[in-house]
Amino acid sequence: MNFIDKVRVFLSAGEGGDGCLSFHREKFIEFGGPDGADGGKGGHIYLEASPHLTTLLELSLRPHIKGNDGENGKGNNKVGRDGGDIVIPVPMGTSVYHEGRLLVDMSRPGQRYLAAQGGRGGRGNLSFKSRLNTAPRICEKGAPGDSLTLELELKLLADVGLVGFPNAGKSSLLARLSHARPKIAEYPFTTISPNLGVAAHKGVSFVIADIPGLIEGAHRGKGLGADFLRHVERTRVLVHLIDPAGFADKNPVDGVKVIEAELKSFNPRLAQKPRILAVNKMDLPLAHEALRKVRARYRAREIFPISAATGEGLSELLDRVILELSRHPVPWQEPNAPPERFVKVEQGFRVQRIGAGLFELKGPFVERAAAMLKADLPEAVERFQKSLKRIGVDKALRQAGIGEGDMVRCGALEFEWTDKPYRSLPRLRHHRRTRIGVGRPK
Ligand SMILES: Nc1nc2c(ncn2[C@@H]2O[C@H](COP(=O)(O)OP(=O)(O)OP(=O)(O)O)[C@@H](O)[C@H]2O)c(=O)[nH]1
Ligand SMILES: [Mg+2]
Repeated sequence: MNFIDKVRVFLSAGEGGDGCLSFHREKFIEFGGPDGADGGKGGHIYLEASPHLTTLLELSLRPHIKGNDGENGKGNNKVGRDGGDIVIPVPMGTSVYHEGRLLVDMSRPGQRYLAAQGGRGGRGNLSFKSRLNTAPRICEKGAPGDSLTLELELKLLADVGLVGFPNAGKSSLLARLSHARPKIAEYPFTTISPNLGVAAHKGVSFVIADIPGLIEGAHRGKGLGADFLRHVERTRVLVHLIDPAGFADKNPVDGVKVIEAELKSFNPRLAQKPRILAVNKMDLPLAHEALRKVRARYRAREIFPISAATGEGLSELLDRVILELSRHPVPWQEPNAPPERFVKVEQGFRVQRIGAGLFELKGPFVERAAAMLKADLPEAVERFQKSLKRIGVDKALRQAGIGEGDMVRCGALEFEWTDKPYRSLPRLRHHRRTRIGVGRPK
């Protein structure tokens, strides 16, 4: 199975239900008054950090997620039901990006992030009732939900990272210390994607990551290892395994420097992490010579002789690992902002001429207002026009050089500009295309 650690998900939160236009009807009661209720809210889409997941595989198989729509409002004051929220579990350690910008790190179990907000329900005519207008013939369509693409990236949250040349015995060590069963073989580049395992020593448990072997130039993309170095970026301790046979033309002593330089080139922070040096394969005769040379070269550092095959020296190594872990606790995380986001929709907009006699009106507020417009209701059209005028759309369109008969596109709605009094104008041209003047009423 491939280790999937980056996926793109397409979210569209639920649409709000439409508001209803209705008047109370009962025998012997005339002018029963408006009783069209509001539509239900569209369901939100949340991400939730789950300790039970370790990959983004499931999401990568089903990356399109559609929220639940709210129900339409009905007559007799029956409010539409809200669309239920959807919660998508993601593994802990998932970073969430939108257009390359980091939105949130999902690091605490149960942490929730509101990724796509459902649209609000449209208002029914009951809620438009006022002293001046006791029989409003107006209602709104439900607002569309947020629709966006997110990139999710999983960095394994391991405590200990195993690094070293290919064939040094990293996977063997992981297998020895945990229940993980990575592939092990006598040739280099056996491991092609990271493996994780949970190890325990003297009552302390920790997660070990085994990544593909590093080679010289890895930080520039050579070999496989650099793709995965970011998985050890968040570990707290690195164990650098030395193969007593060296690798390629590098003897074990020079090899240490090569690996250290690769770590540093990839990210200087990696070189600041505590790094424990261990010479592996001590069950082989040639290892003793290698150990002596490494020790001679790195006098100031403690070198651990171990054998992943026989288990020799592992207890001492792990003593050191848990000591370093206790010295480098998990960094304190900023508490997360409350899950609900700021709900206000920005009123900013932009008009642009996009063709001969064709203008485009863009902006979250105007697009939402257009999507919620019931274009067949003159009162709704009038209200839409007033709100555009209030925020200065008319003025901006005039400045952009709009003239009688030009078209304005806003989301899926297209309307025709006119300076004539608007009350008499609304008339459907064809589907979702309506003639609405946004000009000043005379
Ligand atoms: N004699 C001996 N052989 C070992 C020891 N540890 C690992 N090996 C052998 O070394 C070879 C490589 O082991 P792996 O665990 O696959 O090495 P790796 O570092 O994961 O290698 P890559 O995944 O290619 O980077 C295998 O043939 C292992 O059996 C050890 O302590 N003693
Ligand atoms: Mg391996």
